[in-house]
Order: sequence, then C-alpha cells, then structure tokens
Amino acid sequence: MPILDKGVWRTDINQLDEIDHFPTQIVPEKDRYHFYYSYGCPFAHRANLVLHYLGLNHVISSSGLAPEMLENGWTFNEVFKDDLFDSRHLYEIYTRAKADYSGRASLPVLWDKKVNTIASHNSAELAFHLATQWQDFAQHSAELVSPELHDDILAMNEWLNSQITMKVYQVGLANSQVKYEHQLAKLFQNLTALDERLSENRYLFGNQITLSDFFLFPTLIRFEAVYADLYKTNLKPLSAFENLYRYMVELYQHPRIQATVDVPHTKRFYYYSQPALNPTRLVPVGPQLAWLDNSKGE
Ligand SMILES: N[C@@H](CCC(=O)N[C@@H](CS)C(=O)NCC(=O)O)C(=O)O
Repeated sequence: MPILDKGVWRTDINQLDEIDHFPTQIVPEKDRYHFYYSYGCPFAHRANLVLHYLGLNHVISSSGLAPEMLENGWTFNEVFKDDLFDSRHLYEIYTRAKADYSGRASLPVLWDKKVNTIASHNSAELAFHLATQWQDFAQHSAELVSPELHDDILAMNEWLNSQITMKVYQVGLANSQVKYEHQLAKLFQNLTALDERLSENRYLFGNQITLSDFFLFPTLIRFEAVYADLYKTNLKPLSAFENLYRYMVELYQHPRIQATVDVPHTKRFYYYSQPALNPTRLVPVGPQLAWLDNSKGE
C-alpha cells in the first residue's frame, strides 16, 4: 500500500531530485488552469515570475500557500486560501488528481480544471511552457526564449538549477564539515563566474531579459534575507559581487517582478518550517536590506 508523502522540509538533499508523477501536459486556454505557489519556494518563483512578467494572471488564476510548513506539509490558512477547492493542505490537491498518489506534495502545481488533474508539477518545464506557448494571452509581450538562444537558455537553466539553486541547499543541508566546505567553495566559484559574466552583460544573455534570469533571480533575492545566515552561505556578502548585486536590484525594481517577491513571508517560510536547522522557529528581524527598504519597505 503506497503511503502518501504529505510533504515536509527535506533534510536529505537527494530527496529534492523529484521524478515527475504528472508529466507536464498543458494546452494554452483561458481560465482552464489554476496555479499553486508559495512566495517562499524558489522553484515556484520561476513560474510565478513568468506568469507576472508576461501578464498571464488574467487567464490563469492562482492561490498562494501559507508560509508555515508543518507536519502535513504545505498548508492553506485564512489568508492563503485554496480558491478552487477550499482544501486545508496541498496534498489534497495531489490525492484529488490521483487517489493513491504516493510521491511528494511539492510546489509548484498547475491544476487543469477541465481534465481535473495536475497539468504540471515541474517548475522548470512549467516556466518554459508559460514563457513559450502563451504569447497570445500575454498582456505584456516579451520573448523570454528566442529561437536563436533556445539551446543556450535551456543549458543555462540546467546549470543554474544544479549549480546555484540546488547548490545553496547542498551547502545549507550538508551533514558534515567537509561536505559543507566543499559545496560552499563551489557555490562561491559559481557566483564569481556569474559576476564576471554580468560585468559585460546587463542580463545573462545581453540586453534582453530571458527565462534564464528568472532561474537566477529567486536565489539572489533570498541570499541575504535567508541563505547567508540560515544556510551559512556567508563566505562573502552578496554585495561583494558588484555586478550580480546591481543585476538583482535592477530586476527587483521592475513592478511585475517585484509583485512576485515577499521577503518577510519568505523568511518566515524558511526559518519557521525547518526545525532541524532552527528548533526555536524564531524568525530574525534583520538584516536590513537597503534595496528592499528603498522600494516598498519591510
Ligand atoms: N521538482 C520540483 C521541486 C520543487 C520543490 O522541491 N519544492 C519544495 C518547496 S521549495 C517543496 O514543495 N517541498 C515539499 C516536499 O518536498 O514535500 C520543481 O522544481 O518543480
């Protein structure tokens, strides 16, 4: 009898490599899909960035999850409600799609209202699909994946996923000093390489924002607020990478990008939901972030 994994904070980094239980299958259509995300989750953030940047929110509805992830995994509350089914927990969405579902109840999820199933729970594929197949519905047109850059963007996204997004987790969840130091050194080498690339380019691929920027931004925006302290990625402050920092702040100034960021919520998610790393569940008040205070305040 398969046992449903309601979702917890993974302390084993290998468990973050998820297989697709619901292969991505999306047919662009107005009002057909519902997007589940959390402001805290960097994977869901990729797809949320595409959704907002292109202005697809008028054709795809969405619900955010509460920042506290407890014994039943991702949870809805009074503020963060499931607008579709009024569920209490995300795992109910998974069992609605497949009664004997036994995988992880992870975010993001794109729900297909027509077929009554999960159309995607793979953030990379979902973000790519939204960026490339929904142009006809976009309120703001932008070519996030041009034909000329298609292969380079996909390769860059994979590199960013394993060498930046996941690397931060490999540092923070390392279970030995040797592993921690090894992964930390790699992470900072990778940040140095990106900083050099951005010394000659405004964005990862020149002057145009591409999908790859939406794979890097979620990690940068969490770096000072969460990762540097909680995951001990503090070899150097992010501001030591002049170009990366300029790039993050510039992207954050964009109103439709900013709409996808909630730093206090994100801090609560990481600090509250990982008792193995933070047993008191106290959420630090700092650090003060000049780029955040200058725009909308904490
Ligand atoms: N393959 C997934 C992984 C996403 C993922 O790991 N999401 C985390 C939150 S940031 C999650 O929902 N974890 C819950 C769990 O593992 O049970 C994707 O990239 O879409």
